[in-house]
Amino acid sequence: MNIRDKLDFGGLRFIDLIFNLLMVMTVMFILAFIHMSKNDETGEINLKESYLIVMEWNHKAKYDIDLHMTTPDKRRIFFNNKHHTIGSLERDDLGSANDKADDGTILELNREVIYVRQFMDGFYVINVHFYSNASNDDTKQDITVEIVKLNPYKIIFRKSIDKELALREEITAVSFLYDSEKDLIYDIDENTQYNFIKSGK
Ligand SMILES: [Ca+2]
Ligand SMILES: [Ca+2]
Repeated sequence: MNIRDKLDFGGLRFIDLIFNLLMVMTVMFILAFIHMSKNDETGEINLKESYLIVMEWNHKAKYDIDLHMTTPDKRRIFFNNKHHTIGSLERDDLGSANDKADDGTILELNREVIYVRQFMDGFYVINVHFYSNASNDDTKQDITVEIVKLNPYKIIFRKSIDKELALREEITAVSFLYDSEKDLIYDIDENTQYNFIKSGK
């Protein structure tokens, strides 16, 4: 008697049916996803109106710096509230604390990125905050902030913050307005300071 004979035949047919249905659904999902994410003519992934806000600091530094962005609906994207309708903070980089992979590989990288799939109309402020420095590391900060448009690729704004922030200090890197009809970032202001972070929360 083989294994099929040992199993309840009705149950086996049911499992076959479910398995086949799952296969069909998986293939349909993959086809739909490919269709949705590609431009039919160029084959490129359609990231029109998508942007990245990229903040980096000295990759050798151990301390934790945070990226914050306020949105026109009076909300804020940051480590404690990563997700918003318009986009998400991809990772809270803690400095050196979470740069070690499970196999011991160390990725010496200090970068936080907010992926904006589509801005809403209105006013945005991007702040950088020196959150914690448990090991009293005095490595130079070398903070940079970029706004990058993904398709077509273009660096809209880039700034090196030449100031060394004190612990718990925040600084406005840039504020701007966005017009969705024109897909345009305008009135870029890197001088006016807006403070809205209280103890990093
Ligand atoms: Ca951080
Ligand atoms: Ca890091």
